[in-house]
Amino acid sequence: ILDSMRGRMIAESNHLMMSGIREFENKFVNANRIIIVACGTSWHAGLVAEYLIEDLARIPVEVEYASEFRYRNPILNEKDIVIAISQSGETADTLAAIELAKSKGATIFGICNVVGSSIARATDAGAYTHAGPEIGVASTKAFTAQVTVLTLIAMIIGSKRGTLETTKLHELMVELETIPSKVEEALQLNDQIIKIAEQYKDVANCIYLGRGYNFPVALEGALKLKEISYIHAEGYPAAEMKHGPIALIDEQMPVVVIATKDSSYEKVVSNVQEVKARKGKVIAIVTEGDTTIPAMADHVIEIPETSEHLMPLLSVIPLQLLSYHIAVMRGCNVDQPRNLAKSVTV
Ligand code: F1P
Repeated sequence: ILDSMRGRMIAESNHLMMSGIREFENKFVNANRIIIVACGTSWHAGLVAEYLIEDLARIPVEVEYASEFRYRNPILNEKDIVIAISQSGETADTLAAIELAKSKGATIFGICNVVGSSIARATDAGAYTHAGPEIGVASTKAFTAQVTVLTLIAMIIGSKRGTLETTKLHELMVELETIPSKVEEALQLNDQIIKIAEQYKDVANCIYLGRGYNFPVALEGALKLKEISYIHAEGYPAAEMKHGPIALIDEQMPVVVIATKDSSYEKVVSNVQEVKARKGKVIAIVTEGDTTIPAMADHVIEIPETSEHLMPLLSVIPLQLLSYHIAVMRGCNVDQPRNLAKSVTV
């Protein structure tokens, strides 16, 4: 997994991805609504896209589990675009969701990693992520590659629709170019994360919290821990904690909080205080140089600063590493977790 994570080549495939998006540009610009269908990690990438597309391109977005959407009777028409996201391109639920959406007249744009896969062939247009093969069953670099394509879509459409100012577009493009080196920096956290993993490898449960762009990352962090270490983990929007999950917090409960400096930072500070008041153990992912949350947290993992729009590309990495090391320490097979298939084709 570590080798494949180091192999992320976000910038490398930009050119190919852009050509797929460009061909489909007018459809996106004139879309009434975008519906994203996917499963698992790909669904989490879709949730990040909901924030990106609504923020930058001002098109309403719905993100649906393909496994549920395929059995509904959804209301769709020709002005809707369905984005289907799949690492393998073979997930049966996503394929069935595409067929359903097509039958209702929607146009389908695919984001797949595997060239020539069934989903890629079933779509009207699309972009390959070219992230290279996922060595393990659990998606890791596929997530960052999918989010990168979705970021480009949101930027291109936003700029065409006039909802994203040229200066902001330029700023984001410049920042996007810095992401591969910041990913490398985040991977240097490995040794520090091993030490944290040693302390938490035997826990029974774990909670992940995040707000805004980091909320889907909290879900993804929890999924990675479940998938490869078999520890029960749940991700929540941090503000949702007070509506129920807070009852779970005591001195036994590790709470991973993604608390990077962004527009919801002050509110996340309050959430960390709420967890500490109940003696929960806080593992905080913070922006380099932050001092407020480190003063409250039990463990601090600093990641490089970036725009909040791009933060999921960095904030997910320590969570992937944490799951990986916990799983290895528990003797789990991280490449082939029990009960999981690389492509869920039934
Ligand atoms: C979806 C998915 C993965 C997960 C596991 C099972 O696959 O849920 O996210 O890690 O491999 O399948 P895909 O449609 O993105 O290939």
